[in-house]
Amino acid sequence: MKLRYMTSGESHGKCLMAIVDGVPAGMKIDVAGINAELKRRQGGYGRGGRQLIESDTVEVLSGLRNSVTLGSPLTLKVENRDWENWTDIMDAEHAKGGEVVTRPRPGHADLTGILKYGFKDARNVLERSSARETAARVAVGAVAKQLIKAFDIDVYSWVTNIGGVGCKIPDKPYKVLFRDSEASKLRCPSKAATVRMVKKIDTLKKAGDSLGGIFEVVATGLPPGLGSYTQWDRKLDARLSMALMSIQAIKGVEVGLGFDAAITPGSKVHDEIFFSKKAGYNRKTNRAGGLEGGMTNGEPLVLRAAMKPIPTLYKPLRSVDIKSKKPFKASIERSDICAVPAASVVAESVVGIELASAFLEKFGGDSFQEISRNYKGYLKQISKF
Ligand code: EPS
Repeated sequence: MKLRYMTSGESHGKCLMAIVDGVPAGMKIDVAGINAELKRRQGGYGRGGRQLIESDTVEVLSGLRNSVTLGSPLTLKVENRDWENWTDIMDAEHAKGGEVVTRPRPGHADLTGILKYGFKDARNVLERSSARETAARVAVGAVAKQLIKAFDIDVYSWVTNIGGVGCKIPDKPYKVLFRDSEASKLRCPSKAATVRMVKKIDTLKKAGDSLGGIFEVVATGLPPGLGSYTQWDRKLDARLSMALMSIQAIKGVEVGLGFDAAITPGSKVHDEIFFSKKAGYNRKTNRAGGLEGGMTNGEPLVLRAAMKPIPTLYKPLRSVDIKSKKPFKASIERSDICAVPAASVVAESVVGIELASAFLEKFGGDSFQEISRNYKGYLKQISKF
């Protein structure tokens, strides 16, 4: 059984929705925990005015009874508070229109979206291409993370670079790095780097510019054998990369050593294999980032993703008005200067979804109890190998 989901909703529409299929029956869901994740996505220094309007919370419309899953599809709804200010423009039946967006922003979906769907108003494109959609995915991801957490699998993330200002990751256990990141307004595990990053954002904000960055996602407690080498679309590294690349503005993904593996000799890339009675098979290094042959190998999963700067610039780039075809500065939509910390929370969510899905494929059953039994049986089996 796969975990499947779809989202719907416009950025300034009534709400965002997600339907999640494949969640086993008999699993306890902590709705307050989903809301805590939604709140984390809203944070981060450099966000725009929208997050002051929204206070994202989930309403579970189906699939849950007395906080326990029924095995039927979950329907999750996150309301847009800003909708009240947009009814005239966005109402499904009686929208009066509002200002037509005719100056596409370079780097956004605006121009190609207009051409592809035959629109005269870029609002019809930007409403759905907006990263607001990720609120729905974080709600789904929170459910997925609760599912794998019940099997001691944790998903963490932290920001390692903002617009060229890097952070050397301190040599600390992942749990501590995560705690330190949560205390940073940029979700960066180093206090000194956070200060430098904040300065960089301030400088770019003053200049009417925007900036991107890099974050790392780590998952611990994974058993060996999630994903498979037997077919291209079952390889977990491929699936995780797709999940990360599907987040708005993500331009690159690395696994473990990533691109550095290509310029390093094999003897310094591959993780040698050891065995002890107590620890079983083990490695002293994890350059593979926990994935070999498209499968988890039992080591922590280590992924990185690069986010491009947000396309809305307060000092806009040159564009063309699609009505007059005359050169103009691109339109300015209210936006963020930097949303890398938010993207890292979204990344935890989509990685959590993919891991939960791979977990269910391997150990799947209709109920939580059945999956637990399958999982325990597998762990026992591999401990005897
Ligand atoms: C976002 C909501 C949006 C943007 C941002 C992310 O709200 P609004 O457009 O009303 O300001 O702040 O979206 C974009 C960066 C984008 O390009 O559309 C959110 O909730 O994450």
